[in-house]
Amino acid sequence: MKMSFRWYGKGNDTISLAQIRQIPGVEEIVWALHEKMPGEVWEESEIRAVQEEFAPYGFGMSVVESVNVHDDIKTAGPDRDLYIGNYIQTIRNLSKFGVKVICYNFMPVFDWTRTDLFHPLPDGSTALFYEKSKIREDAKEMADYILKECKGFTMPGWEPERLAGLEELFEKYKKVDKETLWANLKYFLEKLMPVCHECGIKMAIHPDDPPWDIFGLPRLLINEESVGRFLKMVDDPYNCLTLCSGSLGSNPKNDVPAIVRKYADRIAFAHIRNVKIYENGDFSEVSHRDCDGDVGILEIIKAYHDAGFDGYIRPDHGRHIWGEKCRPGYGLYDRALGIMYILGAWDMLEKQK
Ligand code: CS2
Ligand code: MN
Repeated sequence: MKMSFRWYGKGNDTISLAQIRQIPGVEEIVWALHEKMPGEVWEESEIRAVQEEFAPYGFGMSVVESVNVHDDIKTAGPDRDLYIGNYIQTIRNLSKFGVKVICYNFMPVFDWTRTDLFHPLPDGSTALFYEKSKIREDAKEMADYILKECKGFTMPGWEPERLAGLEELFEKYKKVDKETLWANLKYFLEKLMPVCHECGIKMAIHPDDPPWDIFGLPRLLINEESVGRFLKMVDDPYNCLTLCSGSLGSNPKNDVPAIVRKYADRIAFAHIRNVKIYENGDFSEVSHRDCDGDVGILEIIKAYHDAGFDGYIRPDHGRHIWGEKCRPGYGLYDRALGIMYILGAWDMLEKQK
């Protein structure tokens, strides 16, 4: 298992590479060119600049999160082949710099959705929170809220440029039901697979968050069955998962440790996040400690260990603690604590081997 840490880049993150360097065990920075809009080619010169930035710290750049997928690909719009061509060019360019895994998602319109980005927890910290009754009927209102809270940062999946055309976007998705979305995903991946083999890059889809339909938009990767369908649909060792314990785990019916055990050989990238679920279906993100939430963090770590997992792993969102002012879910302190928890459990399992 190779430990990594997501970083949004200079000027777009409150954390520095020098700080990350002091977290024990971090080998890789999970990165992206956040200023790029979906559909644009990532140029070699831009990727090289990232490589040069990481080099003094000894960090690898094997995992990109995310190369976002243009809506024309998701909706089979008129320019889908053009954008698939651009995606392929980006894969080729990334492969020249040692990238091994591309994380992406196939969620319509929005990336992850929460109703409160800084919800107070009993311990005095704050965390991302999802309150079912607050899911604004009106997606526009939701988008305005997220944009207001995230002033000064680019929030992947919530780019102001895209959200400005929200109505049009929703219009595009009108004709896209769940089966159509599955078919569009298959079309995309089948075009990519030969290039992925050639370049040694795995495509690792991130499950939908939350794992159910919202705003009348279909969502695909929501449970064990749909994960199984996805892997079979394009049955290729380069068609992989970013297994996010917090995304799948916010539905209490999902047995995340069992999903990890079942599909371990197709997990290229592991996101470790804990979630506390309330009886009415609301959920809060919490610390990585097993007993603070409901997803079974220790069982999940054990499942990876039993499978001899040698892919990339990172703590996913953390709480905002010790007064840290940071991007929602992506502070330094709680994610660093998360890493120590994961490594603590892992090292103990290694000792007992
Ligand atoms: C991430 C996702 O912050 C998060 O919740 O896990 O936004 C993830 O980066 C994307 O869905 C992957 O494309
Ligand atoms: Mn995740």
